[in-house]
Amino acid sequence: MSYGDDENGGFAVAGSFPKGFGYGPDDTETEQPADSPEDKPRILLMGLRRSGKSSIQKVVFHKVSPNETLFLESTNKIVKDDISNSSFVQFQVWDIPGQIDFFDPTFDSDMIFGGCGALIFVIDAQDDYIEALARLQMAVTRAYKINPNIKFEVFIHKVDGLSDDNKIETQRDIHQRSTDDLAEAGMETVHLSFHLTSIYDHSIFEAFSKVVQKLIPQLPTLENLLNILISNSGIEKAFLFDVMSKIYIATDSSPVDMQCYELCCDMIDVVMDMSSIYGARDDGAFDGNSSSIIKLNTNNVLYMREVNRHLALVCILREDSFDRQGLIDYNFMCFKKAIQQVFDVRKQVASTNNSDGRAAMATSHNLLHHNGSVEGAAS
Ligand SMILES: Nc1nc2c(ncn2[C@@H]2O[C@H](COP(=O)(O)OP(=O)(O)OP(=O)(O)O)[C@@H](O)[C@H]2O)c(=O)[nH]1
Ligand SMILES: [Mg+2]
Repeated sequence: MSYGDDENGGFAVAGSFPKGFGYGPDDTETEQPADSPEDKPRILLMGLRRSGKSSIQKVVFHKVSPNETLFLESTNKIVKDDISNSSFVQFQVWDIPGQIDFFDPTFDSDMIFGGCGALIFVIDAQDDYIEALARLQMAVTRAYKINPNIKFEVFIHKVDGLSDDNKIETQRDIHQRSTDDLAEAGMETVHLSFHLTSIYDHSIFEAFSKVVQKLIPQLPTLENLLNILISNSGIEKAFLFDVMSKIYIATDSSPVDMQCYELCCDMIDVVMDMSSIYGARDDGAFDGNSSSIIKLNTNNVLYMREVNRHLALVCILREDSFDRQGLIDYNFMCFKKAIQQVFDVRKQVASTNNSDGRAAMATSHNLLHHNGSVEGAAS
């Protein structure tokens, strides 16, 4: 496969970058001047009381184990969690308490929905969800009027207590009822996405990954780069992980197998735990030299390499493909450089205030040219 063909020639680099959307510093250890927290795009967690919002936030972003959430107290005010120090993608997660009243004058909906990138509505699937659906309808209507660009995500949550058949039936029923409600209110154009989630397995990380990916304008480029990397290196599946949260910000375009994702998450846990205990540095377990190889008894190999301070590439490949590790490493170097270029464009755009994406396109041409040399090495 050649890099010059149409499939890869169409490097789609987003032409516009949402204001205030940023990424963490890469290799450089210096902190960049941070945008004020209010400017950062936010993800709202909404839903009835005890639906599991605070648990989700704690498990995904604060490494709290699921059992520790059992006795969480009810949240009584909006909790704003700025996770940009630990994560590559800079955003805030706002946990909106279940009992909040949208019509209360102290609830500043313009401010809350105005800068919101995604609204996650959590429904407790183990409970009766009729009231939750009414509330969802209210939240969506109100938020959409203020900001039609919000992505609406419904987490059908706590599905660990449901049988497989029951999960499918619940999702179908919730989907049907909520879209009917929207159609009745004349809002057919609003799109809701549904995810089956639980904090007791990896489904919550997977769902959060998909939500965050929708907020990354460079996603098509990242996917393309991953496709190029895997097809030339004999890799079966590759994820670009935000190491701290175990959210994957991109993967190649082959379908995601849950088991494979879980394996990669477990690998990150093992590597991070080992290096935080035995690593040379005190300030963090992950640095430019971080890499790990795990051979499984299934004749597969898990291979992890750091891409920048927050990101790691984790891939799964057959043991015989790993015989050519030199080639994989060379291709990885090119991949890493290309990733840096993709995110440098964002900085250039921000500094020249050139939002028409010309700079981005210029770099994408460099990228193609640059990758041409990878092809030479691969063949
Ligand atoms: N079985 C199961 N229980 C869960 C899950 N997620 C959360 N819970 C439990 O649900 C209960 C309520 O969780 P919270 O996170 O406090 O709910 P909340 O939505 O923040 O509630 P408010 O703060 O009152 O709005 C806790 O006991 C959690 O342990 C899940 O995926 N499965
Ligand atoms: Mg709470």
